[in-house]
Amino acid sequence: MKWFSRFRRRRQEKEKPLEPIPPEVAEELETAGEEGQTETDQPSEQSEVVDLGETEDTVTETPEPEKSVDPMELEAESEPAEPEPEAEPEPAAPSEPETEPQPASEPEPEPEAEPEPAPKRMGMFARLRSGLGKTREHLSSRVAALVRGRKAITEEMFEELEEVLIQADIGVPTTLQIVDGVRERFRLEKNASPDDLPQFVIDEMKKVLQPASKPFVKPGDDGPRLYMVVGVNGAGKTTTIGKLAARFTAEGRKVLLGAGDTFRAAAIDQLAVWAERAGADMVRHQEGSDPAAVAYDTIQAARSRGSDVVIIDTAGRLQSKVNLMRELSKVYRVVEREWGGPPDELLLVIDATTGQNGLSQAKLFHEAVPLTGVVLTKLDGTAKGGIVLAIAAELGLPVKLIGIGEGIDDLRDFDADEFLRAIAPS
Ligand SMILES: Nc1nc2c(ncn2[C@@H]2O[C@H](COP(=O)(O)OP(=O)(O)OP(=O)(O)O)[C@@H](O)[C@H]2O)c(=O)[nH]1
Ligand SMILES: [Mg+2]
Repeated sequence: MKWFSRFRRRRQEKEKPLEPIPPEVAEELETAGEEGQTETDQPSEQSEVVDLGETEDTVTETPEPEKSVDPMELEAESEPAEPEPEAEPEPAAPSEPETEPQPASEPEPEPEAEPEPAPKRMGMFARLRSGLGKTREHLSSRVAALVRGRKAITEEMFEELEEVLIQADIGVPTTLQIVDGVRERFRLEKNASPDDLPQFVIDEMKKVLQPASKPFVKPGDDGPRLYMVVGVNGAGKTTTIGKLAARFTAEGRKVLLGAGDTFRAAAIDQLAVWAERAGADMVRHQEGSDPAAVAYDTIQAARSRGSDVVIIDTAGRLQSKVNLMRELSKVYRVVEREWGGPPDELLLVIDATTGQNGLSQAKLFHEAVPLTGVVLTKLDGTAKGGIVLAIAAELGLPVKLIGIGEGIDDLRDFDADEFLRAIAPS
């Protein structure tokens, strides 16, 4: 990482103010996202590095009134960009880095659900099993049920199995792959009985998941990490970032969040609530500003503050909106250049309840930016956890993290064996 040695040195020093954006970067920020985009570039002097202690004027924007119109749609329809009003220049950088965190000022967005106290007592695996209860009930229990009382292996059994797997959102190609594998096992193991079916299914699922298994890159002591989070509206990006931030600060890491969803003031505030809850810092610009400029300033602030972990939020966007995907590519390019390499993780957040549409999301996002993996959220709310297998088999993209609830602890590293044990019938 080209700035890493500088970063180390600066870590010893006291806080330094943000450097102004160099002219060549400013030029890129202005030009990279051409073609009808409506960004209002935000010079870095207007950025605010929120230390959760100096935020009197940081969360004071009035949250946008609830609109039924998708702000992304509006952007795509390309209203001419409104030039930023002659903004009173605000201080570019914090002066006191080590101030006590204070609650973000009014008005607060609707906070996320409080972490549930019960799961902690329940134990990690039991909580995972409970979170995946619906998938277990509809997938594994039905596989077990279809062999109950069955004396012989029949074609009808395989057809029923296909139906169960497809209904669990495993997708047709992956279902056929699994059922073919199971058929082959019965062909090779002459003494096998219908009772062996559930185990054979699990074995085949393992074969699907294992090639796509790649662990989440965790923060380490060999340098700072940068994570960038993308996805469609409402997938769970900001919540996932909040959960990650909480995990990392609990490990003693210095975490800086970049509020790159500038479409709605409420989105910025939502991240601020998570930052506060996690004890992380946050860089934010005003609503409507250029997300690439936010990313730029976040990385600058991480350098000057010696952050261990940087996590950049982005606005939800439909994968089919070309301008918005182009904007995302632009944010990515700025991140890659300023960070001195690609993000350690570029995560696509997919809502598991959206089913097979998640696959087309992944394909188009992957064309826009080089994803490193998927975060599959809301697995607690669906019987269709089989989407994990479809993503692994059809996209070859590793599932890195799974969300099993709205609480701060409800984000897990994905482990194929653990996942399969958790959905196995009791
Ligand atoms: N049950 C459950 N709910 C979740 C999970 N992850 C996120 N959510 C909920 O999903 C909703 C949307 O989450 P956000 O984090 O705001 O989603 P987002 O992708 O940032 O949305 P936009 O910024 O609007 O694009 C919130 O109500 C979250 O609490 C999960 O794993 N399980
Ligand atoms: Mg969000």
